[in-house]
Amino acid sequence: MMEIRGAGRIARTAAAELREHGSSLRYTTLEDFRREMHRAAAVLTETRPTAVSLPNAVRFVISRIDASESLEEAQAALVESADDFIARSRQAVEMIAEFGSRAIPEDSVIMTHCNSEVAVATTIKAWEKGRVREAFVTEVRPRNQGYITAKALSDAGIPTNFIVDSAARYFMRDIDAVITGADAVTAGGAVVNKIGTSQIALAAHEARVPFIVTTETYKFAPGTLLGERIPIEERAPQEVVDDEIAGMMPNVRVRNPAFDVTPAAYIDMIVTEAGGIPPGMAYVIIRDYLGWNCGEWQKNFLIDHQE
Ligand code: RI2
Repeated sequence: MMEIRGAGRIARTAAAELREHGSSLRYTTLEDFRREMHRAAAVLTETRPTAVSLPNAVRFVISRIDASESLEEAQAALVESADDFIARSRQAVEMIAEFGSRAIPEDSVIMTHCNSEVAVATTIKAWEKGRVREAFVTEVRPRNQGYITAKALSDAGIPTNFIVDSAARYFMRDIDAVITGADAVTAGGAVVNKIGTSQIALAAHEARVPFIVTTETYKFAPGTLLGERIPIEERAPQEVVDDEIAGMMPNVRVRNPAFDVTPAAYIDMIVTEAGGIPPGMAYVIIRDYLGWNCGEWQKNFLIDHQE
């Protein structure tokens, strides 16, 4: 329903909801508790298919329950792991804002697309350091998240221009850096973010304007190492055209993908809490920060396929 949106908020809310759910019910056995928590985790994970922050947050919490040996231990692990995830997530936003603000060229006019908590925090931090002079914010049809971003930047005192999405290339000549968030990052360093991001990245590439992505490490997608693709959520056509108008165009199918993929080649830097990296280093984040052990997986694969 988009009542909770933004990949980071979605992840923190999932962790908090797992904690509330697990703490609100009475269980008699570890088995029952685990089963119910796995069920709840699956319900949460299915709510939005694209933001990898969601399954990564859920996995972070559930893996500590799975590692517990008694019901009491598992219940305590649930609360601890959820609180731990939320605290790390908040801390990551602060660290990224600090690192990212240093990466923004001095006296910059920046452009951003959609409403990313971490991109907004980075822009405001850079403004406080005197590195940002002005901002351009896109509208972000069809949900208009650009209004939230424009208000946040305006509240921080940043002179802000509000433009329709299709004006991004027109204004690119006035821009010193583009800064966005991410819903997912693949092992190859491609970034999945709000629909329209890749067009802006293309325009920035053409104009030699640096394109900076700000994202917590838990938005990196381990499954892409195994050939999985990030599903792109396609939302209701009514978000784009209301039913009455759609009814006048019986042969028209309204399409509404919520995200697109920006290739690594158009991205200059991905700023994470582990530092600013070139997109080609995404695999290192998956291995070292998400603890995705390819060797372990490979071993299990070989055992399963012995025949
Ligand atoms: P933070 C949002 O998706 C936008 O695509 C935004 O760039 C991204 O999540 C990351 O946001 P949606 O939930 O985690 O609005 O940086 O569809 O807040």
